[in-house]
Amino acid sequence: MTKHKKLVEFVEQVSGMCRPDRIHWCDGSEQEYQLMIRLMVQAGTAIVMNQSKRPNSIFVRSDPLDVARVEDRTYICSSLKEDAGPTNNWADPSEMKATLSKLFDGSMKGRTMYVIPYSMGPTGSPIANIGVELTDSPYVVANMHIMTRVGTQVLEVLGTDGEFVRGLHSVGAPLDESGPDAPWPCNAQHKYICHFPETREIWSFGSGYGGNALLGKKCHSLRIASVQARDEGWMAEHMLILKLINPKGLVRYVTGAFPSACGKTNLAMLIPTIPGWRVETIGDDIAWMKFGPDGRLRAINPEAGFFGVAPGTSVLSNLNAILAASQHSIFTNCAITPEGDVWWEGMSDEEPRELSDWLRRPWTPGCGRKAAHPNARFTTPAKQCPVIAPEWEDPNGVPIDAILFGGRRANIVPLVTEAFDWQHGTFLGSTASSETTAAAAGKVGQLRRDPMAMLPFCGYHMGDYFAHWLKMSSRTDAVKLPRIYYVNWFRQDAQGKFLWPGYGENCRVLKWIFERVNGEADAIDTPIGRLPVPGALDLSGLKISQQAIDELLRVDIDGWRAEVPLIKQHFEMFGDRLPRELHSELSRLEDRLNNAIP
Ligand code: GTP
Ligand code: SPV
Ligand code: MN
Repeated sequence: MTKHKKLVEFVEQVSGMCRPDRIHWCDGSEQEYQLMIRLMVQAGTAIVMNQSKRPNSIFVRSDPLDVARVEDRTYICSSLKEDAGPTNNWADPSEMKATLSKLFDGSMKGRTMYVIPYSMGPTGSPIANIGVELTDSPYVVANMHIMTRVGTQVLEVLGTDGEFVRGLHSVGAPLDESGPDAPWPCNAQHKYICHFPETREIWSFGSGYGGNALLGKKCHSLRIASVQARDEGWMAEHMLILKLINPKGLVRYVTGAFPSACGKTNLAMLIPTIPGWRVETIGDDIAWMKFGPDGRLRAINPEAGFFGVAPGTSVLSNLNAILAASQHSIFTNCAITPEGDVWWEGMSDEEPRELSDWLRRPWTPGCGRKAAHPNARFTTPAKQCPVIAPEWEDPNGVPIDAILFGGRRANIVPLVTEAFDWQHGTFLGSTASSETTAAAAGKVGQLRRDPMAMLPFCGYHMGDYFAHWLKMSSRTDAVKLPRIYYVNWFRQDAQGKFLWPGYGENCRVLKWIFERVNGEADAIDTPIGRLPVPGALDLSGLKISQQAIDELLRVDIDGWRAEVPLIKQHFEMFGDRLPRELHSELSRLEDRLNNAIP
């Protein structure tokens, strides 16, 4: 328990409204984790997996109507609509609280309310940020145990008057009259994921899945933290962090912002195919970056675990993720084998002879259905990753040499482009676009602008966010700023096949970037930025046709000319909050394209 008056008041207020049967203060212990598992097994939420195949792991299937983040039900409730900007749903804070208070009224009846004190970033470190999530879901408690640092030590750091982000979460399914509990209680008809950036509060109702419910992740570490970061002069970004080591042992750190399900986890733990090169992991989803006393931009991973996309993960595509998830993990919306092990599409070439699928139905090869949901996920402690960097919890963060932007683009966007400078790099990030994926509810494969991969995660006006990016560069000398790159692993040929092998082979692009940072690799200026000169990309040992390489590195002048009006249209949305520097970057791009010979 705690002597923190405001925390006690918060818990009393919420329990008065939600009226749970019991309150459980989480201590973060292993016994507590095991208790959550027992409760989930009793409720039919989870199955304990085969101990000899997946020690200490559980298999969970959600309600089919609760499988991903719900962007159309996500709100930024700032006092002024203008401050949420054109890319967010907005609601007036007091009106939204009135609406939600009715829904939360009695919503935890028959359930336990868990009080989860958690730290984003190593507990007690100066860069960490504390939150308290109140939830009625044991699944959320178990996941938060893995994804964040939970427990009594967090209360100690909070003391009697420390600041914390207030998180309130209910699956919205009280247990009074409606008989036995559902295996995955939720309230599919009334989902609300609401953020009150000015008072640092999160109210989430109706969903128990991923970023909707694990409030430390997207809600706190991106939507609330991005506002904090703007106010305090740092950055909260949807980025992986990796450590790249060359054969001589020289180290460079790289972050990468790709939209959801576009390759962050894979890149963060890739196994380079070029002999002598190594990658170690710092983080796979979120980076908090501040300038250090040395003038370098330093990044920390605020999370303690990975909530990774399962489908497509195999010993060939991402061995380190497979090894990390070999024990003490939670598998959600995958399929289960008769032996009690997990399976998903892309895990092995050979499909198991029979399975129970994510919808609890029998599944056999060729039945025409996917065994796992495309947004099936594993929850795994970061420390179980075989290539986790020894410094991954360093409170000083790691100095960033390069920042990547990217996304899924079937055409036009080359394999890699280097920005001319920070301002041009900010422009590249602000125009980033990608096909939508199963990580969010809605249509898959729709091309949309997703600036800095933050479209669903920026807690304020995106025009101001661009201005914040530009302003960050004035906090240090230009030579100390990370270089900025735009990458695209997803360019396709006329038959719709990926031209680039991706995964471990992405190290070839990382190597060029490493050498660019060192001043050792050559580039050619093009209208869209700098590209590798022929021969600068190390392709030794890679079986790929010259034709494919030419296409991957081709600057499609006509294609880019057609992009310009689309970027203009995208920018128009931000009105006078779009920094003039980005307008001028766009006209410079247009001029360069007009002067180019196709
Ligand atoms: P979130 O956790 O949703 O933020 O996703 P993420 O960005 O971490 O994406 P992740 O690394 O989990 O990859 C998502 C999907 O893209 C998986 O199915 C991968 O197999 C696939 N993928 C990842 N890297 C590559 C690549 O280099 N090439 C191709 N073709 N596919 C890739
Ligand atoms: C994403 O969608 O970008 C994720 C998964 O990382 S979730 O935690 O559900 O947001
Ligand atoms: Mn993500």
